[in-house]
Amino acid sequence: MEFTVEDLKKAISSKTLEIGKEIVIYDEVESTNSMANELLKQGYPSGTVVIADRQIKGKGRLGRKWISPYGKNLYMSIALKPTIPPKYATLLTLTSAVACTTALRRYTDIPVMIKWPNDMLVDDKKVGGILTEMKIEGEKIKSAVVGIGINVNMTEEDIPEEIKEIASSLKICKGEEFLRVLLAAEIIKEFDKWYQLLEKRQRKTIIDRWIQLSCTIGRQVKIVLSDKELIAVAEAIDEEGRLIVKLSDGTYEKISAGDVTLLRTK
Ligand code: BT5
Repeated sequence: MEFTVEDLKKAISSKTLEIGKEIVIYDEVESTNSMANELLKQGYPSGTVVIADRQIKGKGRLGRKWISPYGKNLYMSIALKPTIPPKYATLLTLTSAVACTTALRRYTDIPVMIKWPNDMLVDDKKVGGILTEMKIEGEKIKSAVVGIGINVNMTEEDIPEEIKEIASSLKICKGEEFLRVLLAAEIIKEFDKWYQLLEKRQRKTIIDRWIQLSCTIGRQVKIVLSDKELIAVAEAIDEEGRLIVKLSDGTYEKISAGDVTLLRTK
């Protein structure tokens, strides 16, 4: 890795309340999410950040893979012990998307948008994704890991055929390289701020900001659920972070997990 924990701490510069108190950087891991879980088990504190230069088994949602070539992108996971009730689990992903998108916009000036629930898009192409994994015990979230994958300096040639149609990178969008250490520092600072708001139950502030950054609300979407597909208009987000959609017969559905494809521009 071209930067050390010390470099990253210097780039963060300000004091964070919880995120980044411990930072661990690896050259290669199977998945930073799995590693963050392992570190939590070993007693590392909530807020521990894990970064790797390469993932050999990078994970997407629902058993999908996250393509993670060496040295180009950011693969980062944040280990957490949230105190929010499990019913707000989806909100942790939305909070993370707000933090990452705000940080990306500040550092790169690229108008990154969020697609519900976990995609970061530029011109409808994916430059980043978030995978939240949780352990729930009874009425409590025992632990959570938020995994953040950002395509930073991948070129068109680096993008494998299977995702060429749907993926992009910050470098492709802007025509310049970005420093992963500075991007990671921005994300850690923003994450610290937005995560504290979630912990303080400031859900409306988070959802309002999410809506401002989203390209989902107001658009016609296709939603693929485990048992069916829906075509609908994305209308709003409820206070648990679910997507409220209006079907063609005028009825509404609340979606808490699924894949959304944007069909028509606003
Ligand atoms: C996601 O899943 O978007 C969550 C991605 C989270 C990755 C981070 S990296 C650090 C941490 N450690 C991990 O092991 N994971 C997290 P999902 O919405 O299911 O999207 C996965 C789909 O995106 C794949 O099926 C591909 O179609 C596409 N894809 C895979 N790699 C990609 C990439 N590098 N850029 C853009 N799209 C990609």
